[in-house]
Amino acid sequence: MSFPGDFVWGAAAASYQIEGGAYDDGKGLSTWDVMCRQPGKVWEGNTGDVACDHYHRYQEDARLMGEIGLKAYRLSISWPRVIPEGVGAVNEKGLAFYDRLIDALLENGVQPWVTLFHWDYPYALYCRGGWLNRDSSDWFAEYTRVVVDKLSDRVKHWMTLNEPQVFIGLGHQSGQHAPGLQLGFADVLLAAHNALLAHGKAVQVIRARTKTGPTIGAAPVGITAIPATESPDDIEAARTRMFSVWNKSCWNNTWFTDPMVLGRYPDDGTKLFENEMPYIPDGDMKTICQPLDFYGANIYTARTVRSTDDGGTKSVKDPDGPPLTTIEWVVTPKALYWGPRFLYERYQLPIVITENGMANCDWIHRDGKVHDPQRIDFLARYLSEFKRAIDDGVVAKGYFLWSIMDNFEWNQGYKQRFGIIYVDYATGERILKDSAYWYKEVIASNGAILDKP
Ligand code: IFM
Repeated sequence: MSFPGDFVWGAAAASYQIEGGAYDDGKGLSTWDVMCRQPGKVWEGNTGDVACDHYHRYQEDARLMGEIGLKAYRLSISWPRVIPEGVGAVNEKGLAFYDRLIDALLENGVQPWVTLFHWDYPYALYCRGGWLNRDSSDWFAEYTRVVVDKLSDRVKHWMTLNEPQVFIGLGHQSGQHAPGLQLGFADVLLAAHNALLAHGKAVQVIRARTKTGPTIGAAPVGITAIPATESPDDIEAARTRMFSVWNKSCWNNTWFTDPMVLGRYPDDGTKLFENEMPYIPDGDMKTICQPLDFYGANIYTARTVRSTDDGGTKSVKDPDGPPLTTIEWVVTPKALYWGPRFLYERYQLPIVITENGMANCDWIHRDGKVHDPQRIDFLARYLSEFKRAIDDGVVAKGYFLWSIMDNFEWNQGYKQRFGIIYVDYATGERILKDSAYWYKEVIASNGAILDKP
C-alpha cells in the first residue's frame, strides 16, 4: 500500500497546548490563561503555564520531529504572544520565538504548516467583546498581516481557524472551553459569523502579502457519518446526515464550511435558525468565500447511520462494550474513508487530514519504554481506510497525526495523552513511544508497511 508520491506525512500540536512560557517575554494573557485560573473549569486545576515547555525546548522537539522523519509539522501561533493586547504593539520577542522555531524545523527537514488561530484568544480583545464584536475580523486580519510578513518567506502552508465548531460551540454556547460563555443562540451565531469573516479576511491577507506561493485552508471538525452497510440507501442516509443541520448548535459539517467554500449558509440551518440569524451586511458572504487550496479535516470518530423504510435516516447504536479511547471516543476507522469521501464530493477540494489520533493510557513501562500498541493499531486501521478513500478517487494531500507529543487537553488538562512522544510533565523529559518508531517506518515506506498485520 503506497500513498501518492508527494504525500505529506505530518504531526500536529497547538500553541497553548504545548508551549508553556505563559508569562515569558512579554506575552499577553489569553482567554485560556484566565479560564485555567477559574476553580473547577479544568481537570485538577491544570494550566498551560508550563505545559510541555516547548517554548524553551523547541530545538529538541524539532530534532525529534526530524528523527521521526516527519515531512511536516502543523503548529499554531499564539496571538497574544505576538500581539499582547490583540491589536496594536507587536511583541518582537514573541514573534522571534516563531521565527526561531520555523528555522529549527527547516533545519531538521520538517516543513511548517501554520494555523493562525487554535483557540488562545487575547484576553484584552475578549474584554472588548471578542468574537461578538464585528471588529474582531479586522483585528484578526491585522494579526495575520504581522505573522505573514514575518514568516511567509519560509512558511508556505497556512490554516486560518482550527475547529470553529469548538471554540464557538464549547467556548460560547456550552461554556466548557474558554472564554466559558453560555450565550443565547442568536449571539452564538453572531460570534460564528464574525469568526467566518475573520477567516475570509485572513485568507485575503495571506494571498496579498505572502512572499512564497501559499496553500491555504482551514481546519474544521464536524460529525462524520458512516453508513451501516454499503447499500446505496445507507450511503445516501449517511451523506444526508453528514451534511445536515439538525439542532440549535453549529456543531455540524456545513455551518462554517458551506460559507467558506460555497459562499452561503446551508438552507436547512437558516430555516431552523430563522429567528436567531445575525444581520448579514452586503458583501460579507463574498468576503468569507475566498478560494482555498485544501480542505483540512479533523476527524477522530464517527456515528453510524442507516436508511429507514420511509426514506429517512436513523442512527445506529454502538455495540455494547464498544472500543473506546480514554477520552471515550469510539474507534471507527471507517471515519477516514467516508469522511474524506463525502467532504471531497461536496467541496471538491483536496483533502488534508489536519488531525487524527487517539488518547491512550500511556505510561513508562518497566523497561523504560512507552509501549502503546493500541495507538499503533488505531492508526494502522484509520490510515488503511484513508488509503482506500484515495484509491476510490478522493484527492488527498496529507495526514497530520494528533499529536506529536502529549499535551494540555483543554478542560481535561493533562488527563489525556494523545502524543506519539511521551512527556514527563514533572521533568520535561521526552520519550518516543513505540508508535513514534512505527510512524517513522510508515513515513519511510510511504505507507507500504501498513500492509503488515
Ligand atoms: O486536542 C484537541 C485539539 O486541540 C483540537 N482537536 C481535537 C484534539 C483532541 O481533543
